[in-house]
Amino acid sequence: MSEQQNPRISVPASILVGVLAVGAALGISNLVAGLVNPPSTPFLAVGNAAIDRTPKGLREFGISTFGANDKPVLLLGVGITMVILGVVAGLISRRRALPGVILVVVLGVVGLVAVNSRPNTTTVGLVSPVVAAVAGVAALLLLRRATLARSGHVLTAKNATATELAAASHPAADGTPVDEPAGSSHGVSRRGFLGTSAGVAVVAGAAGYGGQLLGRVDIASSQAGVGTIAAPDPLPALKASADFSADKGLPFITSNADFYRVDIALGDGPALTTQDWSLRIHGMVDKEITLSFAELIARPLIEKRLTFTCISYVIGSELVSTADWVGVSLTDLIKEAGPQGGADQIFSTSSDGYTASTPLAAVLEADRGAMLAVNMNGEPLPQVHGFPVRMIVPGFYGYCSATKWLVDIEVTSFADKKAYWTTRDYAATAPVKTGSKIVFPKGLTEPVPTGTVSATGVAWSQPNGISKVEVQFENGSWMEARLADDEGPSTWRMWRIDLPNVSAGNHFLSCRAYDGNGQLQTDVMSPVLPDGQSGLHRINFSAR
Ligand SMILES: Nc1nc2c(c(=O)[nH]1)N[C@H]1C(S)=C(S)[C@@H](COP(=O)(O)O)O[C@H]1N2
Ligand SMILES: [Mo]
Repeated sequence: MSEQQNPRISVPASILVGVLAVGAALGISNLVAGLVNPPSTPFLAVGNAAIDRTPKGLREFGISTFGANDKPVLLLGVGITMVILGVVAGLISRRRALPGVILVVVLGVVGLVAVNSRPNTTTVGLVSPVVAAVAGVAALLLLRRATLARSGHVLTAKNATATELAAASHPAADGTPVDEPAGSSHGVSRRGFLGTSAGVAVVAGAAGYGGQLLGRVDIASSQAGVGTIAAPDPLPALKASADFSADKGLPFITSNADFYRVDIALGDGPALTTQDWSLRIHGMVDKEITLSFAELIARPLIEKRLTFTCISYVIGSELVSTADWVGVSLTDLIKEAGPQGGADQIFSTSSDGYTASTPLAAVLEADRGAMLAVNMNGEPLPQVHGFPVRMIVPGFYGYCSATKWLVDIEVTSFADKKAYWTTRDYAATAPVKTGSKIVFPKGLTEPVPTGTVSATGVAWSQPNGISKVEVQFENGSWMEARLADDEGPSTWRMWRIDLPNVSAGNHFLSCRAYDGNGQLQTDVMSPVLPDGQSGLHRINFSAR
């Protein structure tokens, strides 16, 4: 058919049509996902797929640039992409519906592939992207029909596509007009288009919101059910003398709210109740073990004060925190399962498919204190920190030891299985590098008074502890700082030093730590990849 016969929808109307069609698809998909358990929304699945395909380095960029906001930023990015695709869908179907229909269907297929790639996706979960595509196409056709009616376009069997005819309200026989002539119905049809648009927007929004409500799993009551779990041999209260930096803004124990959070999950992470939780220990073992939550916490409970460090810790950054953890010995559990010869790896998996590889030998060390934690600072684990159960193996960066929402442990070998970050160029396993940082002075932004400046900081070297910290003021000689009381070899240690006669002006300060074996931390700067950053923390500050 000729261009003449096929009218074009105006640019603004076509944009509205496309964006609403994509919006309808997303809203409906959310509703269907909410009805399915576990919920698998294509939107989040696409976000997760984006995370899983993030090139090396970009993750570090994301974490260092957006910090705890890296997930909202990513979701915003997916949202903006959807809006752009909606605009494109509208613009390419100004004359004919087919290009837009194809785009919406392709989006549905992308959602399908993304949902299918998520762990724990049930076949019924795949319904949601399919329904989304159908809803998106239906909305596109409906809105196109409404806008064509608005422009007074006369839809006839000759100039309309089959789909348009099917969607048209009046059945048309050979060449009979299916809509009123322009002049007479223009006002009515304009209202019809806006009404249809508003209707689609409301349905999409309500469906999206309804899906959100339906998909919500009530883990708060499950957490309340866990409550505070006390170990028979609880930790002594923190020695006041261990807490040098508290008055300078860094409490020894990091509150659950302030504890750093790093993971590949979106939102608050998997919503897993104790009821739905179980753990399977299997692989190269003499005896497979499966535990319910009740069976897990019926085992002997232990409590430990432990410092966590993230592989993405950039010298001086926030990605190091300390908490009191209650749980059961992972060492005992693995011994009970009985690792077989040839096994050298503990391969742990979370309910959302994250995997971590930890050396079996470290987990079996009697003194290291590998554990499965169920309480953090006297409370059930917060959802973002892995409720109901997470793994902890002191001395290793979190990515290769601290699996949250833990559901599976396979005893295997490094040769046989590679974990999530190992396939993304990080080391298969990485012991924490001895680190130290200056907490006070804070830097150039917060000048300190001249005279004696009491500098404080922390140092860590899990699982060997800290034996000495030294500080260098300007280019002077290294001076030994006073160490706070020791809270254990896998816990950070605070330090303090008085710098006398600090004059007005800008100064610089560095620190360095010695581990429990007297080994000095290296001053050689290395990148985060593949096994963590090394180098000394050095700050500039001003006095006046
Ligand atoms: N399930 C799951 N567990 C995970 C991760 C993850 O992405 N998914 N990230 C790990 C990383 S990189 C770190 S540093 C720690 C951080 O634990 P936190 O968020 O409780 O501080 O969790 C580890 N456990
Ligand atoms: Mo990490």
